[in-house]
Order: sequence, then C-alpha cells, then structure tokens
Amino acid sequence: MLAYIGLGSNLKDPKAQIKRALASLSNNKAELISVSSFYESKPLLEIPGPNYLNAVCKIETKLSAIDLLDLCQEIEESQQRVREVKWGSRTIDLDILLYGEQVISNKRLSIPHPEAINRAFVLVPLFEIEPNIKFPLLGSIKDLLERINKLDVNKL
Ligand code: A4P
Ligand code: MG
Repeated sequence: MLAYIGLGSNLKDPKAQIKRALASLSNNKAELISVSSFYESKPLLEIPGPNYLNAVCKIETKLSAIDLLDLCQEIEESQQRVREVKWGSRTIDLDILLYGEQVISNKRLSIPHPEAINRAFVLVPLFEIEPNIKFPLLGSIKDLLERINKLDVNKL
C-alpha cells in the first residue's frame, strides 16, 4: 500500500527530529519512497512557541492502517514526545495523511487526516512530491490548494 505521512516538529532541533523520524519509517515493513523539502511556518492559531518545520513523505508498506498508526506513535514516543496541550509544541508529530485511496473513520484513526486539507504546511509539501494526487471524497490536491493561503509556508 502507498501511504503519505506528514511530519512536524518545533522543539529540540526540528530538522534532526524529522530526519530521525524519516529514518525510523524505513524498516522491514515500510519503505521510504520519497520525501518533500522541509518547510517552515508559524504555529497554527498563533499558539505561542517556536516556528514549526514540516515535511511530507511517501511510503510503501505492508502494514495495515492501524499498524502504521502504531508505528508512528512508537516513533513519536521514541523521540520523547510529551503530550501536554492539544496543538501545543512537540518534538515530533506524525500524521497519516492518506492510506491508498481508503477512507477510514474509527476511534483511533481518521483518514484522510481531517485537518490536512486546511493546512498549507501539509498540502504544499504533498503537492511537491505528488502533484496529481486526489484525496478520496475531497478532490484533487490542485483544487484543494486553491482554497488555502500558500504564503503561510517557506521552503527551506
Ligand atoms: N488520529 C486520528 N487520525 C489520525 C491520523 N490520520 N494520523 C488520532 C495520526 N493520528 C491520528 O493525536 C491525537 C490522536 O489522533 C492520536 O491518538 C490518533 O489516534 P496526537 O498527535 O496524539 O495529538 P495532538 O497533537 O493533540 O493532535 P494532532 O491532531 O496530531 O495535532 P495536529 O492537529 O497535528 O496539530 N503548526 C504548524 N505550523 N505546523 C504543525 O505541524 N502541528 C500542530 C499539531 C499544531 N500547529 C502546527 C503544527
Ligand atoms: Mg498527531
């Protein structure tokens, strides 16, 4: 299965945090196919804190969606992510943006990631690596990008 993961960090050397998480995403059950550039942006909703670095990667995996979520959460934990405030600062956040063309909605998982379509720091890097991708039910990335303000993110 092809899947896309959004990575974000605004603490403790964000570039190194993202690189480390990308390395951890390549294991015997998942292979990293491509990675976007890194993009800098201000925290959402003007929540105080350092700027974020974000990137998107494409993986090929044999893991089910829920097992992929487990892997993402293991990586977050291994990088000492502490969950305090919702939407607060974090060493690393891994969100499954798309899992093939599947639509999933259960207690642990919503795919496509519900906020992805509103966020320049997700759509801009995703467009960089996959300009023709479509979000199930939601349409093409080109159309989705037209709805948002792309000036919010700066490519490193
Ligand atoms: N969950 C449901 N669907 C998914 C999915 N598709 N991928 C559940 C991953 N997880 C998914 O996430 C809470 C729960 O979401 C998980 O237990 C999982 O079962 P979390 O990461 O533990 O909690 P959170 O950080 O409070 O929520 P979330 O949704 O990850 O935060 P956001 O919405 O990603 O916001 N500003 C900039 N510029 N860049 C950023 O990257 N990130 C955030 C975090 C805020 N502001 C930001 C950025
Ligand atoms: Mg998350």
